[in-house]
Amino acid sequence: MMIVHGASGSPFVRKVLVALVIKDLPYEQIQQIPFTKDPEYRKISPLGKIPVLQHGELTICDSTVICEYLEDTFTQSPLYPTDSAGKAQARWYEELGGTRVAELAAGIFFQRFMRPIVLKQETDEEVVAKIINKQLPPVLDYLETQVPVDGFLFGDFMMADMSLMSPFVNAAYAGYEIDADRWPVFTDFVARVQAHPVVSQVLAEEAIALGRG
Ligand SMILES: N[C@@H](CCC(=O)N[C@@H](CS)C(=O)NCC(=O)O)C(=O)O
Repeated sequence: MMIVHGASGSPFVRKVLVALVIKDLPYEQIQQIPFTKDPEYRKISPLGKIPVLQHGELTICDSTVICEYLEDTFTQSPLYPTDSAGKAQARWYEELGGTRVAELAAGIFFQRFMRPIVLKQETDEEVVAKIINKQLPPVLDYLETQVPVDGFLFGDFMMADMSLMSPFVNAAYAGYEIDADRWPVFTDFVARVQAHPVVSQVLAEEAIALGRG
């Protein structure tokens, strides 16, 4: 059985769990926290990041690399388009979701969730306001033009949809809601991705693991 190392609640771990369920692959999840200095974990994740996938003797770091491995190895229920233009677009959306979008969502999550609840520090509302009012809007303006009014980016639900949506789950945990008047298409898209049966199942299990269920 495959093993996923990574704590529930990570936008990157969430992607991998959805990919495994879509492909109907059994797995075991180890609730590994990020930022660990544990030398044993560093042996399989030299950057200390989550997730890591173990499949037999093989160890793979990085959610995108893991999902591409799953796609190449298990061909049922595709996670990526097969034509070169679609593949390139899908990679770009996954990259954007895993970099700038994830970084901004993590900024809100860190300030409003990690600092007060875990680190017992005050939220820096100036940092939060800068993200919400200055840094996120241009990203959301772009996403509003990219996602479809109905359905998913490439027809069937795929990792690109998941990657653009996943960071907003974390922002929502920290009380952030996308302004539906300003970005109606993207707001509906996020709700549609969250309502996908596999995504909603993974989110429900995540809520239980986080004690929010
Ligand atoms: N590109 C990586 C990013 C993974 C990542 O940044 N995970 C966060 C947790 S959500 C982490 O482990 N952070 C710890 C660190 O940056 O040292 C992926 O897609 O898996």
